[in-house]
Amino acid sequence: MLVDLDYFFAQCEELRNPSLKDKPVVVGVYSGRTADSGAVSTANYVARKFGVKSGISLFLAKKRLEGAEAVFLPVNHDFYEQISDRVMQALRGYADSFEQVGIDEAYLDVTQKIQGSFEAATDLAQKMKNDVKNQVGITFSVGIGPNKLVAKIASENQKPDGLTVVKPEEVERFLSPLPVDRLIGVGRKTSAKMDSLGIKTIGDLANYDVQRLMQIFGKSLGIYFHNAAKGVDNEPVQETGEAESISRISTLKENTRDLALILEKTSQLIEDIYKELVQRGISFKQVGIIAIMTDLSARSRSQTLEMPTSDIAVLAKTVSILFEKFLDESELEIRRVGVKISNFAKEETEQKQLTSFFQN
Ligand code: TTP
Ligand code: MG
Repeated sequence: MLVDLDYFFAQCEELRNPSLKDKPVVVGVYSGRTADSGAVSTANYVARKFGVKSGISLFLAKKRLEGAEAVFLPVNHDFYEQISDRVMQALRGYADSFEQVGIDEAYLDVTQKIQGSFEAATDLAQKMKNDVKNQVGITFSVGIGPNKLVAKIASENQKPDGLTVVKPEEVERFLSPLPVDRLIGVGRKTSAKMDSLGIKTIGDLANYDVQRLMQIFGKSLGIYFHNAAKGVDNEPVQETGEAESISRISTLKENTRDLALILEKTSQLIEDIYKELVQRGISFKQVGIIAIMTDLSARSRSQTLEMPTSDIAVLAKTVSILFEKFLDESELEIRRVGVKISNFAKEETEQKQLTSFFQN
């Protein structure tokens, strides 16, 4: 799922001042040179009807809203961040793994929660919308799809307060008629180039010869455009905070597929990781394993825990389960093994989360 909060900065302003709701609301950055110089950050949907949107000048926005009793407000980032934190905190609980992207957007991998059923995913999204509306007072639009790329485009399909579901068998029909610049990575220059090649829709791009795309845009971009147009995307939902991790990797005594030999090595790595963990006074919520195979290819697997922990036994157990599963799925012998923990929580952030939970 991709969740995108509706007209976010302006909705935050409505939240603390509900009397704004029926009026055009424009939130902008005032440059200070003259009273009206600066740019629109966002506007509520009432103001959008007058052609006001992100990026236009405040001067133009004022002109378009002349006589409409519009309200102009300066951005108050700290306040929006507080609201964003509360929404994200609530959303996190609905996901197997959760990736916040910017202040008003997040990806939720819910595959396990909904056991692969798109009907269950729809119910989950509806419940999530109701809960967040009741608890925080904020609405958002959700796109549900078989991967991040489709979910993101689906989320833009219906706004505000939208919910769009695209099942795997519907992907082609959904994407095909959309303008090609709806794909991430197709900006103004690229879409002009594509237009000159006769590619106007995502469907046109999907049917375009991939070899020619590679000649025109370079190999990796050409392949990306081809796959994206077909709705193919394998990017995992990356737990927020994953950039911060502790990992250790080491070479095995011999190339092997023997779980006992592997765990003997990883237990040393785990002890080492645990020392650093205790020193830093943190707990972790995600455990990963790394395997370098005899052909030197690297593989990884990870598991998100129910709640943050600093228990070395939980770490060892999870690593053992992950390797057991991994050996089941792969055939090559392993040469090097690694262990990684991530998605950290510090004691004080846990407390902060608890208090904000009770305030809801
Ligand atoms: P968006 O999600 O792009 O826009 P939005 O939430 O205002 O509206 P929508 O209902 O279409 O999702 O951006 C999120 C916030 O980021 C937005 O509220 C304000 C800020 N922003 C800017 O400051 N400048 C910009 O040019 C854009 C696009 C957004
Ligand atoms: Mg938004």
